[in-house]
Amino acid sequence: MKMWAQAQPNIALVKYWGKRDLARNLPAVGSLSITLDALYSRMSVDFLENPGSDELLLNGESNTAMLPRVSMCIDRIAGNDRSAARIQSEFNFPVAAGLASSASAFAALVLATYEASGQTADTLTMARIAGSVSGSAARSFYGGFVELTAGSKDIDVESIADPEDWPLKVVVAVTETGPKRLSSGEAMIRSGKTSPFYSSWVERQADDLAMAREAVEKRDFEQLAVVSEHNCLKMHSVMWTSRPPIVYWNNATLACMETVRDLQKRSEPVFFTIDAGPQLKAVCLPSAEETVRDGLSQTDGVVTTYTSGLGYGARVSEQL
Ligand code: 2P0
Repeated sequence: MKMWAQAQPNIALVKYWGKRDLARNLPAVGSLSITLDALYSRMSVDFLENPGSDELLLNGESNTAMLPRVSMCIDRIAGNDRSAARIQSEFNFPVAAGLASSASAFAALVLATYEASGQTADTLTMARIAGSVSGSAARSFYGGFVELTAGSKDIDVESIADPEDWPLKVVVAVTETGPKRLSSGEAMIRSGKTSPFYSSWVERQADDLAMAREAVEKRDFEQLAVVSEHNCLKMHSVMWTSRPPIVYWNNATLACMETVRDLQKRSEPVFFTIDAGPQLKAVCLPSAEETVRDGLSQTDGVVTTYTSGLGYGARVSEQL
């Protein structure tokens, strides 16, 4: 019986962009996200008897690109003098393409490593380790609506509402399936060093977080829509004004924004958000799910769409 850890990607409505402490990978700002249920990463870790190098299989194929971060993450839990590990991973969506694959991957990896090494830890401890490797991964330990607070010594993360408390839907419009040109880690460091808007982005984040948190507490879709779109566009304006500029969008991303605007004009309860990639995520009430999916599927340049509800945090499962 093999143990697998599974985690879902999360989509930030109030974004993490910028690092306060590079060495510890502490975020400069807090963030608020929703955890998805339809997309997943599964990880299993086996420590080998013999010394040697780690091996990573991604959907059955050997992968060296992600291996250094994967090995570093395992070291943080099992120590540097551990035996070599064989890591198997499965994803049911494109990896490194702005669909938060690193969030779900590193949350699942931390949990799988604890399982394999026979250690136990509380969720926040594991989330902090995942966050030290990939900031957004800390949020995938929790389900529903999740808030991450950026402290000066460490992060705090908690779920502020369960998936069934407010069962929003997310339609992801994929406009490119290839890996992104610049990792979000490198991009946010560049933004912090060069964008003239960066300091005001950091200063204003508390206001956006308060407004989003209140919207979740009140189940106020309109308020959540306004603050989420504003925060997303603000993050992208920081990217665009970095030197050299960071532009993750393509023509189809803009066409998808137009589609969402048209739906809003027809009073459909929907808003968009976009991360470090060209995909657009439309968040809507369940009543609008079909209309939103149809609209985005028919938008020029959309390769495929994924629809998801909200899901739970990282967990261990058996797979025979
Ligand atoms: C977010 N992103 O809040 C933001 C919005 C991308 C855009 O968190 O450098 O890959 O590994 O800590 O975890 C991407 O974050 O960054 C991200 P690192 P990570 O979802």
